[in-house]
Order: sequence, then C-alpha cells, then structure tokens
Amino acid sequence: MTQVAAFTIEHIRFVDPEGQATQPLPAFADQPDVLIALYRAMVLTRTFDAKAVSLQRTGRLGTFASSLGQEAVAVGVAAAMRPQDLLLPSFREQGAQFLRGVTMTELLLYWGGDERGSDFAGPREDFPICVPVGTHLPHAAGVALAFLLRGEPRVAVCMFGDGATSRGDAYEAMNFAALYRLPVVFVVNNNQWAISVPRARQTAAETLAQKAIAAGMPGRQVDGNDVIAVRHAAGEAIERARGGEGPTLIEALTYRLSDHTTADDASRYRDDAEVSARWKEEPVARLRAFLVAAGQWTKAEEEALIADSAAAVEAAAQEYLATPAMPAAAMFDHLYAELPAALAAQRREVEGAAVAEAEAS
Ligand SMILES: Cc1ncc(C[n+]2csc(CCOP(=O)(O)OP(=O)(O)O)c2C)c(N)n1
Ligand SMILES: [Mg+2]
Repeated sequence: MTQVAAFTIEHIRFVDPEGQATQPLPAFADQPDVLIALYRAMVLTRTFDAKAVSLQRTGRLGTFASSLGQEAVAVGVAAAMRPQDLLLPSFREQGAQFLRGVTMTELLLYWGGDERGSDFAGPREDFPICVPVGTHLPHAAGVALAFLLRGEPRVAVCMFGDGATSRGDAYEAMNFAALYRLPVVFVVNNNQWAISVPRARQTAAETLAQKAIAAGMPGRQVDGNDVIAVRHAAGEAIERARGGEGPTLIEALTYRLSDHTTADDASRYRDDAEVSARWKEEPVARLRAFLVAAGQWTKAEEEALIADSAAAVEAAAQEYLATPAMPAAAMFDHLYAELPAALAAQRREVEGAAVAEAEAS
C-alpha cells in the first residue's frame, strides 16, 4: 500500500475560558484599543439581541434569531475584513453586520418584516440576510469570481451554520471556489445545533473543517468563543485570498446559548445541564477576564459600556418603532423586475383589500 495523501486539521486558540493566554498572542492583540473594540462590539451585539427578543415577546417584532454566546464569531470575522470586502451573512451574524456599518434600526426593520431592512445604507454591496439555509455559498463563489475577473483586490466572506454544511450547495460552492482559486472565505458558525438536530446527528465527519479537504483548500478549526483566535484565523484566510492563494474554510466552534429563534423552545430537546456547562465558555466573559487581568478594563468602564450600549439599542428600537409601516403590497416590490402574472394578481388583490379597508374606516 502506498499512502497518496495525508491531512491534518489544526485547532487554534489563544485565550482559554478563564481568560488566560495559552500561547503568545498575534500582533494585532498588542494594541489594547483593538481588543477593547472587539469587546465593545460583542457587548453591543448581546444587548441588541436581548432587546430584539423582548420586542418580539411583546408583539413588536417578528421571529428573531439571537446570537447569544456566538458573538465572537461574527465580531472576529468582520473585524478582519476590509471595507471593500463583501459579507454574505446568514441570519445570525448581526454582530458582523453592525461592524460593517449596517445599523441596528435597519436590522430591526428587517426582523419586523419591512423590506427596507434588506436595503441598508451602509455597505451597499454586502448581501442581505440569507434565511434559506446554505443557498448563499454559491452566491459567495460567484461574487468572488466577479472580483477575480475584474482584478479587484476584494474578498467575499460567507458565514453560515453547521447545518448548512450538509447541503449540496455548500459542496458545490467549495469545489468551484477551490478549483478556480477564488478570493472567498467560508466561515462555519458551528454552534452545535441546527434547530433541534445536534452536531453529532448532522454528519459523520470528525470536524466540519475537513470538508475543505475534498474540495482542495485549507480547512482550519478555531475556538469560536475566543475572539482573538477568530480574528486571527479570519485575517489570515482573508489576506491569503486577497493574495491570490484561493479560498479557506474556517470552522468556528461555539455554542447556541439561546433558543434557535423566538419561534423555538430548546428546552424541549436539550438538557439545561448542557447549556449551563457551555455558559462557562462564552466569549464576552472570557475577553473581559483577559482584559481585566491585563489591567486594560475597569469596573467603571464596564458600567459605562453597559449604559452606552443600552442607550444605543434603545434609541434604535425607538427609531424602528416610529418608522411608518410600508403598505402591504410592498412585499411584492423587491424580488422581481417584472412580476409574474400570478403575483401581479395577488398584488392587485392586496391593494384592493387596502383600499376597501380605507373606505370602510
Ligand atoms: C433550505 C432551508 N431548509 C430549511 C430551513 C429551515 N431552517 C431554518 S434554520 C435551520 C437550521 C439551520 O442550522 P444551522 O445551519 O446550524 O444554523 P443555526 O440556525 O444554528 O445558526 C433550518 C433547518 C431553511 N431556512 N432553509
Ligand atoms: Mg447551527
């Protein structure tokens, strides 16, 4: 027998759950301001998530997907991107979208069912939230192909969940991207669950990162609760792609501390004990412990940050609530350049109902 190929998957961590460095930190972490910016972004995201859930519970927002416990994945990845890069998020990457410049008001509009929430003023070419699981991976490969053909030094960054890695779209996109050495980075937010399906029942593969190997590109695993590790691995992959060396798959190991969405009750299918254990690994307390031990973060700064984040989130919520709703017929306006006949008929029906309602009142 001759061995024709051999592969290893590395796992990257810099800071353990107690906030202790496990190895020398990457250069960017020498600047306290950089780490504090990551910490602030994670706290703001967590504050936003809590507010969005409470708005949904009080009937003022549609279904919402919290990123509780997974803030380091979104924030670490977006922090490694340059403004000219392009983010293709799924539905749990609000922390990345905020760093990119999407506003909290815009995302509340999105989750409130307002089409304007997908038309953000900020990064005009970033994609809107993708709810269909995994359908945006081929789009990311297409975006990256466009960058390559135009000779633009830009990178497409596509974020998706562990469940998405079981979809055919994921394999097709990765195969295509590796073959053509496209400037794209695929990031799996492995939060251990796809609604009620646990990671162990998702795939027989030992890691999700190794799904890169068959496509012919590097796959790396990072501690997704260590924002320094995420920022580092994402940065290396993004600059590798920009340098013409092709795509990378990053598997970020984290945990979904929340329900899947506000339409879910996770206590029906997983033990409280599992969730409690995972709270000991979450990313916000971890970075805070690190910063406090390094003398870079004080109780007063923490209190000010909590107050500032709450105020910013509350202001966004008020702006969202004060935004007049679009007419119901607006739901037909954003998908097709020309409406198919069946949808045009539905649009007329909705408009007719609105006129009748107005006349009756
Ligand atoms: C194509 C498709 N099938 C099914 C669904 C319903 N659905 C929404 S989220 C989800 C699970 C996604 O799990 P994962 O990819 O791990 O992402 P997570 O929700 O954990 O962030 C499913 C099956 C969907 N949105 N799209
Ligand atoms: Mg998942």
